Amino acid sequence: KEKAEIQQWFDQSKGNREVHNETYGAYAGSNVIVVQAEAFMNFMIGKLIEGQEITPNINKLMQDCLYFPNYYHQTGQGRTSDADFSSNSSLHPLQVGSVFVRYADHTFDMLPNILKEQAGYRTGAFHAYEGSFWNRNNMYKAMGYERFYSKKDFHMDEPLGWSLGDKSFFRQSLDYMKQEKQPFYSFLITLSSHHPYSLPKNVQELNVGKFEGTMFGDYLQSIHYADAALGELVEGLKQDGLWDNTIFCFYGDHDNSIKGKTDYEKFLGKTLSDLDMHQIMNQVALLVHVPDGKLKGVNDEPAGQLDLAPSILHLLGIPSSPYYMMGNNLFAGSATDRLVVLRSGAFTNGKLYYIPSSDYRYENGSCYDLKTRSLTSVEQASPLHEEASKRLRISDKVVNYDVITDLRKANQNK
Ligand code: GP9
Repeated sequence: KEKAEIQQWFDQSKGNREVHNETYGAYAGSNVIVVQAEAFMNFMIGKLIEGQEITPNINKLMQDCLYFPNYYHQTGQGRTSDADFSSNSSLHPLQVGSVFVRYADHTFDMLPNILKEQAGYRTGAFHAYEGSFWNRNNMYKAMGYERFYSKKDFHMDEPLGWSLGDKSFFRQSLDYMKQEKQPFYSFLITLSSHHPYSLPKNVQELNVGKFEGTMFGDYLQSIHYADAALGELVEGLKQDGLWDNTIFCFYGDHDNSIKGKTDYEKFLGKTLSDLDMHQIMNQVALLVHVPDGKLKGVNDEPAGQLDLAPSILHLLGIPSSPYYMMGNNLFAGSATDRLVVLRSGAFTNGKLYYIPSSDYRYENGSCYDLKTRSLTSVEQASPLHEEASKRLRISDKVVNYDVITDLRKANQNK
């Protein structure tokens, strides 16, 4: 009975994901490079501090990209590994622990596997840290990566923070990608903007003014460095002739763990409501550049990490309906529903925004009207609430009980 309920949910929702409109397959055969950036949030994108741009390279890139400011991370305790899991599987991470650590042996429909099997892509994951961290060595094999370039594959010519600086990491990753047979799918995970964000003085280029000597100031410094590294990567991709035949995606993995409201209020120069703070702590921005640069501008519809895999499949013209994916297709157009559910149970459809009482950062379960940004009755959101809880429940069952193979078999025998 439970399997039937799960199957029914996927059957009913797949039409929202697989939409054959003008962008479907528009970039078939392109390489795909996804950069998942450590603790990269949306609130400081495009902002100035003491007259300096914090993210000058992203600001420039934005002119040729589609920018989703309302792109939410959907992570739980598995942090970076959860962002990676959700972005590639289009399922929710667990409430407790990391799927990478707990269930690397379970079956999921993962983007690298799909691209390899359905379209002959070469697949590689890149992260200049110990391969065993978050059980990546095992999980990446299961996800279908042919190569995992971990710390041992990089020259430590720019030691920074936990490991190698993002600038050298990108430079060396690009050297590997250049040698790869095309088309390829590359998933790159940065590290230099990791908590507690204290970069050596010679790398600190921003004058953070009143934030000097604070963790928030250090965070801005490390974001400025990560932005510069991203700029170099994009330049390198252009010089090496990869930029124009690659779908390039960039997003942040999760928040920066700096929870006090005062820093954000000081930085943004205004008082922040619980809604503002919740959005700040959960929005991690997505930028997508397509080979002909035709998709650009700001798309402020709600979106989240679960949406990445089905949206990439859409641009490549690979059907997503055979797969057990739960996210939205960001290129489906406005005809389809857009509900983004966070691991805490918070959710938004772009009109209402619900924050559950269980969300550890905020005390009261509350529902906001996004137009007026004021509180509205929680009852209004109850059908959405039901659907959001159902999605989390279904995802948990799929992840915990490893049912994808069984469901697929049962489906084939129908
Ligand atoms: C380490 C990096 C950090 O490999 O992914 O993970 P986090 O601590 O942010 O989850």
